[in-house]
Amino acid sequence: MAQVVRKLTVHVLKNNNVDSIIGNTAVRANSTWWSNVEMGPPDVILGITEAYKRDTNPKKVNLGVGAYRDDNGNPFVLPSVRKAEEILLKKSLNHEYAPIGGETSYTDAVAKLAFGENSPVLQNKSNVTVQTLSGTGALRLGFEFITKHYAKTRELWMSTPTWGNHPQICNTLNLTHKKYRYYDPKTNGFDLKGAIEDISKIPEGSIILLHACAHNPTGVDPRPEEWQQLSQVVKDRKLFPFFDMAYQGFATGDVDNDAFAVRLFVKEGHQVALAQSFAKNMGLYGERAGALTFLCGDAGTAAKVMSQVKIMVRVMYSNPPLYGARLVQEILNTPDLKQQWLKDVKLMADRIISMRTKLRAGIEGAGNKLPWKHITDQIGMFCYTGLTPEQVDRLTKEFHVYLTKDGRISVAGISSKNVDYVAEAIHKVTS
Ligand code: IK2
Repeated sequence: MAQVVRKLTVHVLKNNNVDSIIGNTAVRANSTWWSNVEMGPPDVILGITEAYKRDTNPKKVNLGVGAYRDDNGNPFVLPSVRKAEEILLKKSLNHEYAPIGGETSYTDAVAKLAFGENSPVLQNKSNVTVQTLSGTGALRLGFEFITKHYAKTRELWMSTPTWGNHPQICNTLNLTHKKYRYYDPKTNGFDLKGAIEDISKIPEGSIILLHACAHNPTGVDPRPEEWQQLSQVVKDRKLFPFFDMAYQGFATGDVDNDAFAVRLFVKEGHQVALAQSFAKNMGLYGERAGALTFLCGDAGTAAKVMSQVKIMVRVMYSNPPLYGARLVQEILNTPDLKQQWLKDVKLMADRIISMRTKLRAGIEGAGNKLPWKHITDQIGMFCYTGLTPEQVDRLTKEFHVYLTKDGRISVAGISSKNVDYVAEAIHKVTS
């Protein structure tokens, strides 16, 4: 036997090819283990990018995925991120594991960005903040934590409509989810009355999911006085507010303005949860840098919650990736880099705002008689145009403009080169 093993080892070393020994003839035509698996539907948003890539028409425009593009339609690496990359390279860092919850230089910095530099809830250490796999990872971890440890009503209420991944994450976790009114199709704006009516009936102790700013998919955000009313009704119903903040800085161009709702709720005494993402506001889409925070009321409870969050992370992905988090912490903890980043965020938000103005002017200038004010009233990366599924179909088939069936467009995909074309196409399918 020992002789056979030795011979085989020598053969492998000589030929450097295991296939040459075991042969490749035993491949079966039918799956032994997976024949029961059914084909799943393509992802609604990423499927659009696939179709766009297949289109060979030179006029094609992708307004599907929410990723920022510069005015030439190219992905944008923020100057502050480039600078941070150069700094990191010079540091010759190692690639050891990160702590389970991420480096504290990162988690402290991102918590301050969200809650404010001098926030009392950070000073009294009543927060649990961990690095997550971007915003989606924060939602997934946060919702999973709820399914295991939340002792009150395990119903999660979300706006109608909301980002498609919200209900899907709940479904995966068997977490009951329900809807409250949010968007008014008649005005293409916020349905304050409907929202307050619905939220007033939510069972005590339930979780309410709120988009902190730049609501996806509608681009409709409550005004400050409306947030005040929402905070009051959430308090009256004793609900647990869970904020999703994937676009801090992207709505108004100012990171403090965009954190208004989160900071208001905290000031009003709500112990919120918060999912953060640096995909959009630092352009770190593929680096998966995000964070999950639970405000726990006191440091003792925070320590217990942290211990359980870490156990959950350890068995899911063990610890988070380093590179994106290193970039984020370098930017947030270096004063001149942070200043540069604040300018970069404003530049992106301003370009989007100017494209909204041009798009609206283009449609109205073409003589279209429908109201288009909502294009400039809405805020952030997305515009909920009000186009019907049939009109969306025509836009794609006749004009090669790609967007989701609900009429959402990513304004970040519009540039000064294609805005007239897109405006003309929208005019034609709606006239
Ligand atoms: N939460 C919301 C509301 C988001 O919009 C996103 C990002 N969505 O972007 C894709 C799209 O709708 O076109 C996230 C969370 C999470 O983003 P990430 O996991 O990339 O940080």
